[in-house]
Amino acid sequence: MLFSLSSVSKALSILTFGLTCVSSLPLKIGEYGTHDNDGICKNPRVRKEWRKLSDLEKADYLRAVDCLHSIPGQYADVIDGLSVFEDYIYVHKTQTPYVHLVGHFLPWHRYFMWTYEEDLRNRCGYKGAQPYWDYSLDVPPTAEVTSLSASPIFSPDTGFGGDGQYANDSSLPGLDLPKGTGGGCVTDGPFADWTIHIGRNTTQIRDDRCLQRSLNPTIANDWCNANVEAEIMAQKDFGWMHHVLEGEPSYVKMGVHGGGHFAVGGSASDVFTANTEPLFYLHHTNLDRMWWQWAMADPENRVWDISGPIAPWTDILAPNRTGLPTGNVTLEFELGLGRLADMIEVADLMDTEGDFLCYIYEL
Ligand SMILES: [Cu+2]
Repeated sequence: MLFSLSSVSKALSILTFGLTCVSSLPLKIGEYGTHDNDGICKNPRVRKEWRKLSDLEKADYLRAVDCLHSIPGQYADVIDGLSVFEDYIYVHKTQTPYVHLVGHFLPWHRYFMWTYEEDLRNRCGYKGAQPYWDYSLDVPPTAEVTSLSASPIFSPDTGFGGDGQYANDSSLPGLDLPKGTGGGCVTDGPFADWTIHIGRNTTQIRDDRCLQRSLNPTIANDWCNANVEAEIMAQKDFGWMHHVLEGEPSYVKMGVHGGGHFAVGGSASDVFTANTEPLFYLHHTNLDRMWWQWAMADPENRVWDISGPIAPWTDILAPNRTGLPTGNVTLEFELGLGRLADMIEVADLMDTEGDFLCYIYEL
């Protein structure tokens, strides 16, 4: 397995910090979710559903996200004004045609979440683990009535703020989706005053704009409910589990991946720059939680199961592409995050308590 020099030195510095701590003290930031001398993942971070966090933990998370958007980014030489938060948008945007509708969709996004979680902790002093959003708790049959906008995740005080102002939503792709309830700028909560500098879609120009949302209870009811998740869990191999989870580019088959994006709408509905929406990370961590939960149901057969094409199986995201690689994803296949992190192998991302990652989920 590839283990880069920088991650080794990072691990060493974390280790040094860990050794200076007295073991009876509560865990310090550097110890939590790291590896011991023998490379064993000890004290894995425990990723929790958003509503399981205390108000203080929620506030700390939201503060750290805002902090990432206040630090000048590594791609500010490409697009003027980009923050670290926007580095992630840049990397997601440029890699979109190569990391969706492919076998490594889940591993790549797992690496993306992990790196983001590391940045929240190491650059902005966040003390917790990356939370997830289980939207099935907000829609029938789990919730009594459609309560998407009433979800604590959209609280202006202890959440991500509410819906966007009502507007003609020009952001919807050609999927013939039902109209959401907003469409314009988010006006409350911690991100209402944000300026995003990176343009939508594939454009490489600066385009200052706000965070937009258009909550969509219809899509949430259809694609974010507990039965949709149950169908994912019922699949027997990685290939089908992933395919059902990621879905297809059509409303009748969008899957929970598309469902989570289009239920929030606005910024989250542009696949290239969907992570303009900070909830992207809670949505994708929920998808990662589903993969983890599916694997944990039969670890021996599932933790190392990987399959699917290297090149997208449909041309929708990159109609003019040529010369893309053929073949299927294996454990040796390498993934990168541009300037954000080193290349690593898919094998390093399969076990969340392995040589590289160190986290579990609270269900
Ligand atoms: Cu993505």
